[in-house]
Amino acid sequence: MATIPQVEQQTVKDFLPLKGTDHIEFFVGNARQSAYFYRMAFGMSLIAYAGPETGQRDRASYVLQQGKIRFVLTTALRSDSEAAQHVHKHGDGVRSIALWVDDARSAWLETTSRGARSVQEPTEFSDDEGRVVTASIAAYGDTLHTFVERKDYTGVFFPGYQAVSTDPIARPVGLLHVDHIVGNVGWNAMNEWVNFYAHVMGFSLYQHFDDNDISTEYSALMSKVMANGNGYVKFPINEPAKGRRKSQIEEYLEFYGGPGVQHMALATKDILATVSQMQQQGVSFLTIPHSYYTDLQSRIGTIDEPIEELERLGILVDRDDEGYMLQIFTRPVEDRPTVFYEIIQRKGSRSFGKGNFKALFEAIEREQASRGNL
Ligand code: TYF
Ligand code: FE
Repeated sequence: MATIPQVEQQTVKDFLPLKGTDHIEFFVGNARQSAYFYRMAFGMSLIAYAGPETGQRDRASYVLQQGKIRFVLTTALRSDSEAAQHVHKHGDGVRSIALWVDDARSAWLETTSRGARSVQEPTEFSDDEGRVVTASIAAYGDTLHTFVERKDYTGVFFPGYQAVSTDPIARPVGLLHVDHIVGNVGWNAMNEWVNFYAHVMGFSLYQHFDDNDISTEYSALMSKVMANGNGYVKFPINEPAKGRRKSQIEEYLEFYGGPGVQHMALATKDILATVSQMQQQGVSFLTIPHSYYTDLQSRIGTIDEPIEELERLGILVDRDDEGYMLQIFTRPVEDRPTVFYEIIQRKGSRSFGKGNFKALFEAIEREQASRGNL
């Protein structure tokens, strides 16, 4: 029997090893009030604070946590600051998707040497609980990626922040971790950003949706999902496409004033419980027509959750060869039709809900029409 030559398995070293999403920093108009919303409605707990009382003169930041999800809400205290300008242009939105690394200097060197624009060189911050190193590079629009190295730090969040021990306002809903964070980029810019994530960050193409998956009668968009080496970090990138009416991505770009984060998908182990509690706490979700649920059983087969419950809450279901997943989308969480959230529960499936695109995009388009933007 002839020997079959062994194909050399080349294991290319991951030049940007990521341990996950460290936090998401938002620039907002009023961080104290936004924090109240995320604590009360999303059930996040206030764990740390920095502001004038802690020696930070120009801004105030509230650190909120639920499971491994960490949001930092930052507001400017004066009009001539970076945060104020960001809010002036974009409204409340994501400034930085911070990525957890073991070596922030190396992450910065590896990415800037491959063409990333540096926004902040590696910088060390320390207090009596140790040391954190951060560095930032530019991503789409005014969005950054900040590399956070905290292996020599034992504090709650970051040097200079005051820990908050208990939060009497937070009403946790079972949110566990960030599943994916979606960016909307400009016309024909999807592949440019796909290349950025591939060449500069070492990500690879995870999933790809074409016109047939996506188009409804009217709206149009293209989307590719990029993932890092270990799959902990997944970034779908959307671009608008010409449809019969204004694409939802175009509406976002118009109101956000350019590219930026469109939605963050937060994972739960019990979507029925999480979503009913969020609804009780005032979070508003997109509504799905009854017809979606009459077809559901034949489309996805048997599932653990009662279909009447899914319908009552407006939860969508999709299946692939590995299992199924459940997802639901909030309405935009602010007055500008920009940032929204997805709540997701995966039961084996790696899908992003391709089978739901039509129902979902039609629901988004009804909202767009109600705002006069379709
Ligand atoms: O992240 C995703 O790909 C899914 C589907 O504007 C999706 O959540 C794609 C585009 C969009 C809204 C949801
Ligand atoms: Fe999503």
